[in-house]
Amino acid sequence: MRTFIQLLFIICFISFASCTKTATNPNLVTKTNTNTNGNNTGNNGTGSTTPKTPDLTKNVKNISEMIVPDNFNFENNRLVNINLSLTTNTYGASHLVSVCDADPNSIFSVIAQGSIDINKPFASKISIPFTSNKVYVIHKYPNNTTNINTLIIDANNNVSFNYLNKTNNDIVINHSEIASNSTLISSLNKKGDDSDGDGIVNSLDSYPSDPDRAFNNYFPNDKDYATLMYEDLWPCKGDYDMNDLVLDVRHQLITNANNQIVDVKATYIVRANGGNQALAFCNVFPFTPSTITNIVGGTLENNPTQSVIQMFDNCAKLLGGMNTLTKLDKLPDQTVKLSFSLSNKPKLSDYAIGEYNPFVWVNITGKGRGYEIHLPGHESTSLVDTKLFKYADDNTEVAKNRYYLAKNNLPWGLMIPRSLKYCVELTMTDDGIIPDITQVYLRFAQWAQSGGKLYNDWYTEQTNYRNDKYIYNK
Ligand SMILES: [Ca+2]
Ligand SMILES: [Ca+2]
Ligand SMILES: [Ca+2]
Repeated sequence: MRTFIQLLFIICFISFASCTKTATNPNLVTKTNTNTNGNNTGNNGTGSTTPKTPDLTKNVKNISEMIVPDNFNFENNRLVNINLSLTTNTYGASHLVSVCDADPNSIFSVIAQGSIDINKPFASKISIPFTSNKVYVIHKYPNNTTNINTLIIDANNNVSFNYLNKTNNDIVINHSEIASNSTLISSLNKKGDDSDGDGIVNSLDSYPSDPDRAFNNYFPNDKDYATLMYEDLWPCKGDYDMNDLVLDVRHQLITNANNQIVDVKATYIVRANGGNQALAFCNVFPFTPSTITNIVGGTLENNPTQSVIQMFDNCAKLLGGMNTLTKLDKLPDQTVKLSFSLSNKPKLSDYAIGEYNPFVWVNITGKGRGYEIHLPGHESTSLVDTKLFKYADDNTEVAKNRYYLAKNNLPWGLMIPRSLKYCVELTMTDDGIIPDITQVYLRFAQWAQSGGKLYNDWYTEQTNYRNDKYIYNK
């Protein structure tokens, strides 16, 4: 009973600390630019005041002090174009290339994978953290001979490599020395069997008995998860503890021997629900809706132009309560697995392997499907309530391709390319300040205020990067 009262008190406190309910509904209140939290940074993005210059040498007291450059989208990753070509035709069968994460903590975590031969280069668009400036490419011959090359991402986010003109490589493992042994040469020259006849020998084929499938591609990679975290009071700003919904994500694209996408799979692990509104979770996939078949674990919205798939409609119900209060028992994570197939088998090179456009919408009476909250810089769907754009704290401008950034340039969502520990419910400190993400992730403010130039590793585990006092650690 005591625990219940504590919970009730904290919920009331969260509601009080945020926007009032009427102010979040533009149909009830005359449109106004009033800052509902009373916090004013002096830089409201209207151009009427001279923006202050942030002090990048130190952290802020809380998020209201932050001065973020216009249109900084809080991206921790960028898209990188991979183009690999092979100019030898050894063995008359396809070779395998695997593009792997160069993060030293997860060496050889696969991101993209596919077949390559003399007539068929390998191309893909992958999402790589700004903390990495290189990828590893593992090249396997049909007899399993392996080369591993470290390739630098250039200033235009391209990685190009030709296996004949090795100009940009640094061979880590080279089998040329064992190839000089004549006993080994005869065994190396024998290519392996191809049981399903798809042109990919068994040892290189992840689906050796399935002629329609051969390779796996992943975001963020085959071993890690990315984290999505949302604030749920849009278009009003929230308390920036970034824990109203926290979930891990991994996407998988299964391709065939011709590097065409056959299936899409996703794993979403819901870890925290820290708000008091029911949140639904959806993702907008870049594929043509009419080509999506065999959906399991989600529902495709009726929309002829956008592939919006909803995974669940109420995170609190799914999780069984909140998971941000250390006084309460930890609720187990809930995993939602989505899969679907693509009837037109598009080319892998035409689609980024990424987080796509995940969003939440507020599933309560008085709000609903139109209250969709995306990551900054990510387009809304056709079902958004456009009256909410520029209402209260929002400063979305569709014509300028500016989405889900507040008037002070702050976001309502973040994507971090690794599974990240989230904040507990934060309560007021002795000096009257309610801590937010800037007091938990101590380099977050400097990263954002520098427009991403400083501390692009703000989410990694390093000395003085995180205040564990405010981390949910159960
Ligand atoms: Ca095969
Ligand atoms: Ca196969
Ligand atoms: Ca919050």
